[in-house]
Amino acid sequence: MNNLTNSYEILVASLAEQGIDLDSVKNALKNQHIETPSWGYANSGTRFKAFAWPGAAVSTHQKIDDAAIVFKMTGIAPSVAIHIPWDKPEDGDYVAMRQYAENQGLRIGAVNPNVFQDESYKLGSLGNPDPAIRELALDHLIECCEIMDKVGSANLSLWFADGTNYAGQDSLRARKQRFEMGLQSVYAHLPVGGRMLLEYKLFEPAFYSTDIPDWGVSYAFCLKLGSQAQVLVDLGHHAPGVNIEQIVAFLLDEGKLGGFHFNNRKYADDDLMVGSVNPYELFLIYNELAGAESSPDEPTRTTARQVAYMIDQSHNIEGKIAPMIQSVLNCQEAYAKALIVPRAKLHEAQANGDVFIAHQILSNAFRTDVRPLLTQIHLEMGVPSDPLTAFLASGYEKKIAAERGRHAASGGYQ
Ligand code: RM4
Ligand code: MN
Ligand code: MN
Repeated sequence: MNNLTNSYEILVASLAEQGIDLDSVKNALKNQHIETPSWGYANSGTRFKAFAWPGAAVSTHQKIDDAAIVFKMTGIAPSVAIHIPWDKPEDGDYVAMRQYAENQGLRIGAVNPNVFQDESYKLGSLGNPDPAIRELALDHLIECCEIMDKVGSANLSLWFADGTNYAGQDSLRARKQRFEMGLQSVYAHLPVGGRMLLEYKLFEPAFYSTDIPDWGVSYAFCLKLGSQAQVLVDLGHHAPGVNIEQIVAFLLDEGKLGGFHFNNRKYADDDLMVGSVNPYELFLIYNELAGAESSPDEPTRTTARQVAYMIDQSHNIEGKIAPMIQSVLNCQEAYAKALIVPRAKLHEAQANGDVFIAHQILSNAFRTDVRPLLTQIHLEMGVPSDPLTAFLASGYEKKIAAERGRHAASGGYQ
């Protein structure tokens, strides 16, 4: 018996002792899906400077190739989100783009419209005081609903940079009404079975007011829109200290949690690797999700099973593909720890009002070293037992650096 088998068997024995059903934990881990973002493979940066990374993807085909490598290494990242127009094909052939992805073994995931980079959107998109600009934004959003059909995507993922910088700049109530009307028009164009995932963000780029600043506003809009509209939680879009797992619990219970944009932050919307700053928070979020998936409550259970798990990161100094693999693996580890929470025991301690024991049960799961289990899962899934090391040794980074070179990056003050 080698060391690895040894530590795996010790872990299995301890899980069995706690009454954890290993097969269902393994099944859940094998069925986990994390979508990666096309824009995470391209050059990006802060508003001060974007550093060009050797081999960073420029074309959508290259982004798809990179996402395919992440899938090949991890086995749990089968789709890639696209951002329009960043990923608009030169010939406009979205069906061919979908075909290209499928040839690499990938699906196209969420379609992300972009109504924040044109000159016209200086004062906002759907919230703009000028009806002609609102119309322009609406046209783009509706175009993205059509793109969903062409690429076979079920999710329209919306984020708006809309807001104001100064008190008195615009009517806050009028902006709310414009958003309500605009979102209704978009909702009417969703493809059959398609979902609208509505993101919120505390601040930035607007500094005085943001039109969809928090989950409550997003939730209120989604409630009015209907069952195909759900809230998207981006982990970087909250004030420091906000209890994100509580937001997740509330939205799950209301059937209104649509998806995640995973990343991590220290201060604001830092877009750092998932789990790099606060892995405990990531675990607590997954704990709510794993609890909801196995709960008899409806619509909680069905909602949890339909959550779109997506990464939204833009690396600027740490490379591209390896940090993406690390983020996917960190999601896997957090999920594994959440799956081994002995829920019956936890509920019992909660019902007895046993504060200390309840907390112990949860934090013990977090402190369990699940890496031997993950190695076993990788082997059973036919992916490298250590995906990150295998990727770094594969020569892929060297190959794309040589083939693609280093391309000037936009961004920063010029
Ligand atoms: C935003 C938000 C969106 C993403 C853009 C690029 O901060 O997180 O989801 O599409 O950045
Ligand atoms: Mn996001
Ligand atoms: Mn963001």
